[in-house]
Amino acid sequence: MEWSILFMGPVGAGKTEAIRSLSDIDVVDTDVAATDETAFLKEKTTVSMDVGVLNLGDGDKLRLYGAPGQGRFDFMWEILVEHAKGLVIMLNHANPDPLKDMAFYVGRLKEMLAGRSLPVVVGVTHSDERPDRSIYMYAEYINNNPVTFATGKVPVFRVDARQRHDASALMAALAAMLEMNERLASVPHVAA
Ligand SMILES: Nc1nc2c(ncn2[C@@H]2O[C@H](COP(=O)(O)OP(=O)(O)O)[C@@H](O)[C@H]2O)c(=O)[nH]1
Ligand SMILES: [Mg+2]
Repeated sequence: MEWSILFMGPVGAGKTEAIRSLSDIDVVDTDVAATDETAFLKEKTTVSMDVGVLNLGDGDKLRLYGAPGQGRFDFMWEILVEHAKGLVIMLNHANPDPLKDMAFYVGRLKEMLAGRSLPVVVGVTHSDERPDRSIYMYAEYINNNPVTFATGKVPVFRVDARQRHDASALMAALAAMLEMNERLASVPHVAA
């Protein structure tokens, strides 16, 4: 089986680094040509997106995609979200207001998924830079604002994207959720 996993989150949250830590192939930093329709001059510009592959054994693999930053390239997000089987929301714990970042991505994903649901995990990076700040606030946020498009609970992990071991924990959780969904889908009385 092959599953596409999409990493989303603000610039500097560690998307590229996590994909680099995980990928069994050299991460391709693709520059996708895009025409900027919104600019006064219709200049050609490029969107930077990371692509990696994590082999799970027995031919199973995860295709890892790092979404480009927010802004004019929303159309890329829609394509990536449409093909994703699992989502990682990466958050920079040292950002001024990471809960606002979380609310932004959860909100955009909800719009883009339009009723579809899939496994979601949250990876909180840069916690070493803000040891004074608890990471419990993310779980609390989810309790107060359920992530409606997530299948099951949304686990929150403290990760350092530079550490393969940390990034692997995110993938292990997602892979388990994906496998569980597939098994349940084959049991008629549990299927949605
Ligand atoms: N101190 C610290 N740096 C991190 C952590 N995770 C990622 N980084 C670094 O943060 C920077 C931004 O990461 P990057 O992957 O480029 O972010 P992206 O914009 O989401 O792709 C890089 O220099 C990473 O090595 C972490 O947990 N702690
Ligand atoms: Mg990046």
